Amino acid sequence: MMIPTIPTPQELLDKGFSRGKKQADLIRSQKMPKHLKGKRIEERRVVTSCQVIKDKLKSIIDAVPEIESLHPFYQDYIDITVGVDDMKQALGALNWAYGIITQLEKEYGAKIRKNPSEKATAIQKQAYGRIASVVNKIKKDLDFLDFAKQNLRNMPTIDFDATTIVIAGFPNVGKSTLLRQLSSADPQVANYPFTTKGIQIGHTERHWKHVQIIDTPGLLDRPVLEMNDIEMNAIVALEHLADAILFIFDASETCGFHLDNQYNLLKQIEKIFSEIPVIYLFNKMDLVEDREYLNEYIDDEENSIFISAIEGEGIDEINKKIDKIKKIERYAENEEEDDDDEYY
Ligand SMILES: Nc1nc2c(ncn2[C@@H]2O[C@H](COP(=O)(O)OP(=O)(O)OP(=O)(O)O)[C@@H](O)[C@H]2O)c(=O)[nH]1
Ligand SMILES: [Mg+2]
Repeated sequence: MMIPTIPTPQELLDKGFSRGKKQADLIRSQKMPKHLKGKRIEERRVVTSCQVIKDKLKSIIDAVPEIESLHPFYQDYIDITVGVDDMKQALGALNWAYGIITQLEKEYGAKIRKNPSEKATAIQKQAYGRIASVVNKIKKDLDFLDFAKQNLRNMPTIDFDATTIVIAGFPNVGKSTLLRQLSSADPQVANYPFTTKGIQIGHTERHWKHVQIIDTPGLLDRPVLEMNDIEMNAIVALEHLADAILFIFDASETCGFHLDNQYNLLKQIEKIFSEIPVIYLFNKMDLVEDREYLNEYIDDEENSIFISAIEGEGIDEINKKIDKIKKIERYAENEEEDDDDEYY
């Protein structure tokens, strides 16, 4: 999300007042009857200051998209990262300031015009005092928007029309190795709440269909019971995206986690993503001599694949499964698009 640079109240006032002064000076250099000049100078000063401040506020308000109009994934993302209510409150405050400054501009412009020129400077000072007080009142809102800007800077770019696969499995089981095998060269690295390394999004084309594969280090690789509510929300946000889960077992257990624990994690993830199909991958088979003992961890033979991510073994089979994944149509917008298809 592109939030523009957010000024401090002082920066906003400085910008407005200095432009006001410049415009006022232009009038000062013009020839004009004395009884008018003082008024004209101060009127221009106040009106210009107000307009400059309003323009900046408006550019911020307009640049931030309506949160309700965003895809639910982004709504969740923003909520977890900075808080949707706080965001709305801050934008509301900027709108409020915009409205008040519009009033002050009219009120003090008229007041300066109605009064004799000798009073103009005093009225202008009054106007500046009130403008400053309004701008200072939105300090915490400007601060918040600056914080939001920093935190939403590197949001993941999601193609909501693509088929989306989310990778899960304990640390070190081979998630990144597999992502590299399944997708083209450089995965996009984006921020994601509660992941120190950010998420990785790999892309691939399968029969002209865009598939994106998401690896979430630090999120879907540890027991759900250890998570707090906000971390859970970060996972639930992925539910808006996933058309399938690739759950990776390290069949060799060289990752340091016993298969029993890996299986437990799988069960927890299946509970959270209850509507989403899972493909079960038994990785590092190059290290495994006896496959027999894996049987007790296989619930769905049809959707289980033995692979060696490092040797590229089993990748074709995964891709065949990927080709069969049906995109889950979740939102009204998508349904409308479906209706359009019928007219072809
Ligand atoms: N022998 C063997 N080693 C593998 C295989 N796949 C991955 N590895 C190794 O396992 C280690 C972990 O692989 P990664 O792909 O980094 O695993 P990860 O799940 O992304 O790990 P984290 O991001 O730390 O959670 C690396 O040393 C890989 O080389 C495999 O099929 N066979
Ligand atoms: Mg990794």
